[in-house]
Order: sequence, then C-alpha cells, then structure tokens
Amino acid sequence: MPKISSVRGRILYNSRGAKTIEVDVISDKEHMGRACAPSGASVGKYEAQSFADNKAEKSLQVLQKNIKRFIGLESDDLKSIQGVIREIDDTSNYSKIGGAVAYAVTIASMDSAARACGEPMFKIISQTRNPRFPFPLGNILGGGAHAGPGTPDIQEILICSVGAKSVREAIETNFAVHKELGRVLQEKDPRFTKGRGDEGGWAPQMDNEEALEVSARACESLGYTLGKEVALGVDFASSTQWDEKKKKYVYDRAGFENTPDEQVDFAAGIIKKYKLIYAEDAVHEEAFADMARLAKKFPRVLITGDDLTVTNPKILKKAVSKKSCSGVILKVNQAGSLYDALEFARIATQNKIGIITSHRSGESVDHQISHIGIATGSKMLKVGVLGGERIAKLNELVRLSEDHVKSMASL
Ligand code: 2PG
Ligand code: MG
Repeated sequence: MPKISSVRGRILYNSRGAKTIEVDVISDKEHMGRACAPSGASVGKYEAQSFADNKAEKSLQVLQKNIKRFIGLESDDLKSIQGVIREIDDTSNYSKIGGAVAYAVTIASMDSAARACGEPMFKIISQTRNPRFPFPLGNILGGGAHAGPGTPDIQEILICSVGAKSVREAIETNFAVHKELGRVLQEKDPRFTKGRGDEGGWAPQMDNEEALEVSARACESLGYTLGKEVALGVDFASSTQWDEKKKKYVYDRAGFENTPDEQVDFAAGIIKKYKLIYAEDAVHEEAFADMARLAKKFPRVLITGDDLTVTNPKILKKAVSKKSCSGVILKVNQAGSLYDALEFARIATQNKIGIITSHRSGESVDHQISHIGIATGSKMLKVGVLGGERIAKLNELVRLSEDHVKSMASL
C-alpha cells in the first residue's frame, strides 16, 4: 500500500475570495493528492470551526508543526490519519487545528491513495458495492444569505431531473431549466440584470412566492410536468429567519413573521403547491419536533436536515430517534474530517435516511465531493448549476460515466 512521503499546506482563496487551506499529500514520493476546503455563508451553530482562532494562518501553522506525524502512514488508512488529527486536536469542533485542515488532509490523502492505486477515489472510500450516480440538484434561483437585498428570503430554489436516465441527461436538463428561467425572468422584468447568487442561481428582485411561480413556469414552458421529468426543491435555510428572542421566523424581505406552527404550515403549503421532491431546513436548526411533523406529513418528499444535523453523527442519532427527517445533507467540512463524514453516512444508511452530498456556497474547483457522493450511495449531489467551481463537480460525474459508473440512484 502507498505510504505518505510528504504533506504540504498553503493558504489559497475560495470562490468568494475568502482565505482557505489547501493541502497536498504525496504518496511514495510521486502520487500527489490535493484538496482545498470550502466554506459556508449559512453556517450551522454546531458545525466544525474552520480555523484555529478563526485564522487560516493559525491553522496552517498548526499543520506545519505536525507534518512529520503523518509521514509513513499508509495514505488510504483513513482511520490512522484521523487518529493523528485527533492526537493534535481532541476538541469536538476542531477548534485547535481547524476543520479546514482536517478536511484537506483527509481528502488529499484519499486522493493521493487513489492515484497511487490507479483507481477513482470513490472506490478507495466506498460504502456501497453498487456505485450509482446521485441526481444532481442544481440551484436555479438564490436569495437569503446567498444573494442581496430584494431577493427572496428563501435561500435556494433547486431543480432535480428526476426522470433522467443518465447523468449527462440529468446535468443537461438542469442547465436547460436554469437557462429557461433566465429567459422567463428577463421577459417578466426587462431590467433584470442577470445577476446571480453565490452558487450560480439567478438572483432576481422578487418575493418567495413569485420566485417559486417563475421557477415552476420555466419547467412548464420547456414542456416538463413537475414531478415527472423534473421536480423542484427548496432550501429554506430557516435558521437565517429564526429570531430566538421573538421565537418567530422573521421574513424581512417579504415583510411577514411566522410562529413555529405557521412556519410548518408555510413550508407544507409550498411543498404541496409546487409538488416539491425536496425540502431542506424548512424549520430552524433546533426544531427537531417540527421537522418530524413535516416528515410524517410528506413521506414521499425528502424532508432534509442541513443546519439541523450538521453532518454530526451524534446529532443525526438524535434526529433518527425523533424521526425528524428522511434526508440529510452531508458536507464534509461541517463534520470536519472525511472520517467523521463517512461515519455520519454509515449511520444515515443504516437508518434508511437518504444522503444528499453537498457543496458549500464558498467553493474550490476541486471535484472530490462527486466521488464522496457516489461512495456514500447518496441520492442527490447538491452542487449548483453554473460557475467553474460548480461545473467542476458535474464534469467529474461525466468523466466517471465513461468507465466506472452507469446507472442513476433510486430516489
Ligand atoms: C446550504 C449551503 C449550500 P452554505 O445551506 O445548503 O447550498 O449553503 O454553504 O452557505 O451553508
Ligand atoms: Mg442548506
């Protein structure tokens, strides 16, 4: 098995121009794996801390001081690599080394091992004997923390080509809906600037309801029936609206407030009216019981936790015991390391909870999360639609379709 011969870290920049950490891991002096940590804008309260003392420089220093400890380990031995990270940092949120380092070291090592073995990375970490493509889940319209004033309070309206028979068809259908939505928006408002949010979705000046209407209209004007060839999803990112003092969801831009009960009705109304297949964080990050009400009411919709479950195995167990969700977002950097994220995936699968592997709004041009999506048997891969850092993940799926993976996941 290949052995780690060198590790090198550096500070780079993500798609928002913010500092992040990239790590190179070389096996047997020739096979280089490389990974660069992403970062979120709507960050869950219980996510791993990205950097020691909240400074990329400090995290890089901690890595540099400890590089020798990784040398000589087998590069595919994720458990031992995790063990070293845990000797350096025993905190639950990686506050001593920073989640960005834990992310980059663990993924770069698997990437390096894969190159040394001449295998695609998903095979090195696979939890499934039957690798299949997750359905790409594309952000077609953005608001909330991902876009400016005047855009919807809801963070993301998403498209999923549920009828696609191949990954290429799924990707191209998502592109087509995004493009058609651009046309519909321009038609509705000739002054629409074609501005886009952090993940490539259009960022028009309109409220939640209007945004959902135009998204549905774009699908229909292409001849699609919602729920048949394509389906819509929504990331409500409701913790952004939740006001702990008022105990209400404050929809600043649209100008209304919801009590917790009203929020459940609000989300349920949208799920029904737009035949959503996917509803993420429809209530705030600590509202496990309200999520359970939605999960019970909509057994065929992926009622999904993101800020609710933060890729944390312990919190996932709580969500399972309360029957809070039928889907969970898997973001490696929420957990910290790839080791933790794979543990989270194992628990989700054991409990028949669908996994949606996801990017962050601040991304790198890496593509390893496409491998992580396949390896974990994810139902969907949430990676945006357009923009180089989003396309990088989709293009990797197409490459993998040449020799390694053929069929689509079942939804
Ligand atoms: C989310 C993500 C990705 P962020 O909320 O699901 O779409 O956004 O990375 O800003 O947390
Ligand atoms: Mg989310």
